[in-house]
Amino acid sequence: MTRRNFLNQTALGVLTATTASIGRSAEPNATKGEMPLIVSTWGFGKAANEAALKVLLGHGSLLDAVEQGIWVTESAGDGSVGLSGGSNAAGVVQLDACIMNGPDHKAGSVAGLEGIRHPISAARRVMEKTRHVMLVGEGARMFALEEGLESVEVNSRERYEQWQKQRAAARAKPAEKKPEGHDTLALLVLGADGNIAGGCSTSGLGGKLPGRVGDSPILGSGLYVDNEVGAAGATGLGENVMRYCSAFLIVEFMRQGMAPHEACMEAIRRTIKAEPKGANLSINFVALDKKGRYGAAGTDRGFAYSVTTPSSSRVLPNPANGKLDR
Ligand code: SD4
Repeated sequence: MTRRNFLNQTALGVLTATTASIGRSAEPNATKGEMPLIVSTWGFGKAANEAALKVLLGHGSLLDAVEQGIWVTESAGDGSVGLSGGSNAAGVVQLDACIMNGPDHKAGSVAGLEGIRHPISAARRVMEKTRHVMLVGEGARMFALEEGLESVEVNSRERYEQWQKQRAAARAKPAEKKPEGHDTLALLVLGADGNIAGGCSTSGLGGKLPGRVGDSPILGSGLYVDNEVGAAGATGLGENVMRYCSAFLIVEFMRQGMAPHEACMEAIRRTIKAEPKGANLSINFVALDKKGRYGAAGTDRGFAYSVTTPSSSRVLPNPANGKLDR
């Protein structure tokens, strides 16, 4: 599915026969797992996971692992996450990102950020260097520039045209070389010491209204970390995630005893129950818990997720496929 197709199907609300009858399904990863553990959205998350693992194995911090893992996807230039991603209705790429640290429950977030190569780093600096949690738009950009983060000049006509050409070339890549038509990396890390952190970065919904902010930089929606329980992240149509605080909900379900996979499924059940019958919600989640268990579930058939430990790094299919009646 191309990115455009995906967006058309979600944003224009093409209806499919999704019903509320998601069965309680077998949990793929029931036992205590290997640590460190890194779980992220989509197949393109695998390279980010592997970069994050390398940081951890080199005794880097959890936050360094999250940030440097996400850098890989943000700079891949593949027409997805980061500055090569889809532009808004005015032709401008506006990026959203957040980061959350389990041990001190701190977080940082940026939204509507223009022309900064690594929005995840801007989010981390907001967390570590300000007394705030979230900066948006021009304020976020000024802060990122003051922090010396790499910027890409897209405002001069010459640079803008050059940038557009680069982006068009990225989009013209053969389908098999492109990411799965999505634009969000949510990456969760469980360290060998049992601490948890996570980050999320996106170019957001293509064709969005200028200034539109999705779920990805909203703590509790696109990402949530609770060091006592676990973490969850989201990808898909942000409007359908934000209205249900899905990442927070998944973590709370895990607190009540659900395994990560079941918690993701339960968040989907909850949402489907409240939404018009047959709507294609495009909500997809990944989660991990303190015991080293992981899971995922999504309403998008093509959703996949990446799981990396020191002994393996894999892209796994959407476990909800076949359990969602469409
Ligand atoms: C958003 N959730 O801005 C993001 C888009 C996304 O794969 O996840 N696309 O709504």
